[in-house]
Amino acid sequence: MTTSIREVHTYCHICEPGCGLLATVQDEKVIKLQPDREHPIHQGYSCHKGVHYLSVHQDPDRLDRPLRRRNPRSEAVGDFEPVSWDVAMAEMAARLNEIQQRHGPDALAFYQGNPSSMVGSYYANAGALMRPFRTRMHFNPGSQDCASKFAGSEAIFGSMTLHPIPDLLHADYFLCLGSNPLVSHMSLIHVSDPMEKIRAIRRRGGKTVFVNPRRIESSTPETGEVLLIRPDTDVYFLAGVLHEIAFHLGFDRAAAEGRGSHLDELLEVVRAWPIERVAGVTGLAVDEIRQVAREFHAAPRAAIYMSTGVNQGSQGALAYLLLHAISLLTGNLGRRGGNIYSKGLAVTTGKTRRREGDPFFDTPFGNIRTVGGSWPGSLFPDIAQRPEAPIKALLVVSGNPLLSMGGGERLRKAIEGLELVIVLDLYRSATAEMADYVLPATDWLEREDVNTLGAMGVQLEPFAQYTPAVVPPKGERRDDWWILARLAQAMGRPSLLDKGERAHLLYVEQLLAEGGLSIEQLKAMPCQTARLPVADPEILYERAIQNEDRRMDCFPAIYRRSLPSLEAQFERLSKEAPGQLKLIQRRTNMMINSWMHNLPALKQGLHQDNPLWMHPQDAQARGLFEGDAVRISSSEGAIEARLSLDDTLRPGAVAMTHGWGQQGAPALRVAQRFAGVNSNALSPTGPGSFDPVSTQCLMNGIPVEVRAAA
Ligand SMILES: Nc1nc2c(c(=O)[nH]1)N[C@H]1C(S)=C(S)[C@@H](COP(=O)(O)OP(=O)(O)OC[C@H]3O[C@@H](n4cnc5c(=O)[nH]c(N)nc54)[C@H](O)[C@@H]3O)O[C@H]1N2
Ligand SMILES: Nc1nc2c(c(=O)[nH]1)N[C@H]1C(S)=C(S)[C@@H](COP(=O)(O)OP(=O)(O)OC[C@H]3O[C@@H](n4cnc5c(=O)[nH]c(N)nc54)[C@H](O)[C@@H]3O)O[C@H]1N2
Ligand code: SF4
Ligand SMILES: [Mo]
Repeated sequence: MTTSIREVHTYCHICEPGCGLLATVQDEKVIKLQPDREHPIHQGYSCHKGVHYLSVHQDPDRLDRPLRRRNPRSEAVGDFEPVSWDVAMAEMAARLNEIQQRHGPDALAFYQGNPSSMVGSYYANAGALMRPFRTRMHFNPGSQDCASKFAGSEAIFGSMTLHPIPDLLHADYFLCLGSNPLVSHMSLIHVSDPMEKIRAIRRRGGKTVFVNPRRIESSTPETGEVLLIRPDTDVYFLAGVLHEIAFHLGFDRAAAEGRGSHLDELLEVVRAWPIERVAGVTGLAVDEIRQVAREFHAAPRAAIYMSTGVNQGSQGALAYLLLHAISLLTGNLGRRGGNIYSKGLAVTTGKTRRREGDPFFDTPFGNIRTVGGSWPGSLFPDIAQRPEAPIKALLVVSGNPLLSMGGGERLRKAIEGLELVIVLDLYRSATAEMADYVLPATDWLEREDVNTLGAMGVQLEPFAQYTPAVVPPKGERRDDWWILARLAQAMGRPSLLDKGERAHLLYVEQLLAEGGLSIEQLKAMPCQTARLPVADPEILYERAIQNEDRRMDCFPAIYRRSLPSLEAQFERLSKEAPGQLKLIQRRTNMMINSWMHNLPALKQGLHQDNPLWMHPQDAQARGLFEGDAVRISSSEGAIEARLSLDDTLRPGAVAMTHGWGQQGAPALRVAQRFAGVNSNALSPTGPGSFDPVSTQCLMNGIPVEVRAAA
């Protein structure tokens, strides 16, 4: 018997770095996945999750055929039967058409989850794929993740997708708030092996400072120290730093005004927040904050960055404005070693240019807005159940809203109350368990793709990579784009498929062409990868910023809405009872959001559940011990978890990891055995549960009480 063995260069689609991987294929089966040493950018770097994706690919619990529910959705566990694609399509289309005729197009809601945003050939077509469904009810993890940045950039730079990244390759000083690069590899910046880049800053005589309520794993003698900030107070920290720079250390006003408008309006706001005033609520010493301001100001090239730890607080959008203002006033915005727009294939910020006019409109839940057309996830139960225009059907693509959005019981009831739920996934996830139809998607070893996300200007070292389908899809799995396009067709609507079976690559080719490339050219390159030219940082002002005057808007009008809560929150924090616990979010390196939970290799030792981490001092004050079962309650709900003592936390901050609570996914045998608990049952829902400026849902700094479970 002869066997054939071949190697295929591909890349990981789990998180943003997109690490190069080498797949070994024997007899049309992938038998090995390893870091790709030949990759021009990653050079053999990947984390263990990328390599473990082979177990996702081989997982016997994966979906292989479309499934149709037989029992009522009120029953927690689905009773599913296989059904052909043709029958599923015809039935879903008929029901969707009927629901939209009866209740209007907005009776259908979309939830497009995080993994699809890593798929270039899906994401490039996301708008075209959703348009035929004619609904305006779009939800996605943005409002749990980085809506503060999207709304912020739209106002500040005139484009939702312009996010000047810290130039880690050349910075002498790096200020990193609310991120744990060692564990999560950062977000809205694509960087290979971020820890090595941060260590190199120190090696060349520079400095990194982390701002975090936890002494995170990323902080080592080779990287830098952590300033242990009180949860959800970064906006005051940043205001204090900016105040010090603007009013004490000094800045080049002519240069700043050449590149920023409305500077005086901003300074008027910042004037009220000297370090002496903000230090108390941040829990940091005046001198600690002052030192950051001085060092940032003095550094030849200083870069600044924030991630989910700040985004998910109550004032992430304002924090994002202050962050860029610090960069601007110190001359670091659009400068090598500061914060840069790293043009990849093309400057694409014009495609998400801000629309004219006031984004806010009246609803039964107040005067609110959407961001990029998406609603705040924590308002889903309220919107779904509004009597005058209820949501009746939900279409979920690569998402697990039941676990990833705020709200426990309220959210479950809202989804349960729908007439039709359709889920496209690799797995019968907790959300899929509530569905009428569960549709099997291909994984990224089974589909061809190009990492066009590089066109977002956030790749530290820009590159474009093509991957073929390493092996053909197993069973009846189909690509997500195809499933949506086929469903639109079945509903009698225009469809991407009208342009042919490879229509999803047309727009990808267009993007590549803007960078002088094509799929055919990439195919001929080593690792099918092109290193892209590094753009002059001036491109930020020359081409990327979409404001008419090509300057940063230092105080866009919508930010007026932030000011009352800035004062009110400060008052609240100043008066807070000393023992008040605040829940913060953190990730671990053994899981990725709510998925990859079904891999035995990732459920070892301490990683078999998601505990509540608490500082020993806080535990002692409550008579609690390591391993105790504790009850955690917030204004939204209560859950029980195991207590784990963690002296890396700032006292007063307690932490949990989201994405657990897999009891509701019995088809995932490993995940269910190590189910953990859904920490989002504690995240608030309803009006007031999100930052009105950005729709960012509040997930960090949630007041909680903790006591021994009964
Ligand atoms: N292993 C792993 N990697 C991942 C993911 C995963 O689930 N697992 N998810 C991926 C996704 S979708 C994303 S968006 C990225 C996110 O990447 P990151 O944003 O870097 O995510 P985290 O590692 O959760 O880091 C958030 C940090 O914020 C800190 N924090 C909490 N509250 C506050 C606060 O009030 N102020 C400050 N300054 N800090 C605070 C937490 O202690 C934590 O260290 O990670 C991606 N990579
Ligand atoms: N409390 C709290 N909640 C959070 C966060 C937090 O820090 N704290 N973080 C938030 C963040 S940053 C994010 S990004 C969201 C993530 O929220 P979601 O995107 O809703 O959830 P994921 O856990 O990423 O689940 C993605 C689903 O997609 C499936 N999947 C994976 N690959 C594919 C594919 O190729 N095709 C299809 N069809 N399905 C696929 C997986 O099996 C999984 O069921 O969670 C948010 N929720
Ligand atoms: S860092 Fe992210 S992209 Fe790279 S291998 Fe790990 S999970 Fe995959
Ligand atoms: Mo995310």
